[in-house]
Amino acid sequence: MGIPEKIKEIQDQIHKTQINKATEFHVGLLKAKIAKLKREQEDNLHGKTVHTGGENIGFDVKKAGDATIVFIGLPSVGKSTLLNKLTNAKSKIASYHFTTLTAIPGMMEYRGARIQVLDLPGIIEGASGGKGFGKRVLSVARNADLVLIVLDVFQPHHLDILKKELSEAGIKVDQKPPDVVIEKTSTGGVSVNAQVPIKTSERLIKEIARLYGIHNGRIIIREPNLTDEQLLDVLNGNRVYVPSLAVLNKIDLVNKGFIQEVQAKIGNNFIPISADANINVDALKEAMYQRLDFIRIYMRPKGGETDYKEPMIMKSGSTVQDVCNKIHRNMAKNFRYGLVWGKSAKFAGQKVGLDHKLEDEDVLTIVKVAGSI
Ligand SMILES: Nc1nc2c(ncn2[C@@H]2O[C@H](COP(=O)(O)OP(=O)(O)OP(=O)(O)O)[C@@H](O)[C@H]2O)c(=O)[nH]1
Ligand SMILES: [Mg+2]
Repeated sequence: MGIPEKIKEIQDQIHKTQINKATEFHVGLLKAKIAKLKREQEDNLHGKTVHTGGENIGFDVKKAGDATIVFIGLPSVGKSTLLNKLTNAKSKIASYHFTTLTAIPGMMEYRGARIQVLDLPGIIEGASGGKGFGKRVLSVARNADLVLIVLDVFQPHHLDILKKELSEAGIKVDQKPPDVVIEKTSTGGVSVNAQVPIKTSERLIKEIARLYGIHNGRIIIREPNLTDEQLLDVLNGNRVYVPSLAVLNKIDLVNKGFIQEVQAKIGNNFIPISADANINVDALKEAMYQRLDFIRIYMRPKGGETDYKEPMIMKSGSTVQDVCNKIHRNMAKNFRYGLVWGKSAKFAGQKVGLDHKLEDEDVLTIVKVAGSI
């Protein structure tokens, strides 16, 4: 029996089981088995690519600019129309499904940041399981700094479908990695050290760990209300945690009342726009910029004037090393020390090393080894 058949068989078993306190353990374990099989399926797929060198997963796009945003949406919701509005790209637009067949990059310049925007083919329900271009599209989304979920005003319920497909592909949007640490030991069996209240029974956690080949070790849980799914995410590894932003497109076709109805259905966590009629597109640009959570670093040459005009645009959490790497690939190698003024500095002009974490609007001087470029 192949992996898909095994998954199907377990799914059928779950469907047949009435979920209650008595069956919780059994069902929890079955779900873990499915997660593990899906992981194996993923591994096989990646493994194949490496060996044959052909059949690329994802599309060939090089990351560029200060951050990368990808568009995820069903076909014909207006992704390409939006890309063309936001950037100088000319992605093909048409009223039929699957107009876009590959990743189309554009560059959006906003507040001094260069933001790469990637238009992608539409995905459909079942994408993460391999339907349509699904797997390739989703594998591009793995590397994004922000996923922009594009919805059609008449199909707002697609939000749930898209989030589910992303999640199934290991892309967790708007979540933090769960605070769970697994320390493997060589003897002593598995112990669970929950430092916060948890819902899952210790027995089930231990059994799931065993399923994943952990026979000895400590599972330290500091994530409040850890769900089974989060635990499986930790055990499976290879999960990415990406922020998202949702837009509701084509609002030129409806009135205000209609949008309020949509809000009642899916909440108001989206930006209503019309890519075609250029409604709210500027507000969207600002929201994208804010959601990327950039910090600006002003560079001051040693003994010179600070450049306040063109800051380095960095991701929040960036270190001096990240700045060096962005300036020049040899910069970190020739680094002697840095001097920092601003929020991250204990005092003005603090001397720092490569691992110093910077804050928004810090001023930074990099002092290099004498004679290096
Ligand atoms: N009324 C209206 N139509 C729009 C809007 N945005 C896009 N469209 C139309 O919707 C259709 C699909 O637009 P595309 O931009 O090709 O959609 P897509 O999401 O890229 O589609 P695929 O590449 O097939 O996934 C076209 O006929 C567009 O003109 C909008 O804001 N309002
Ligand atoms: Mg398109």
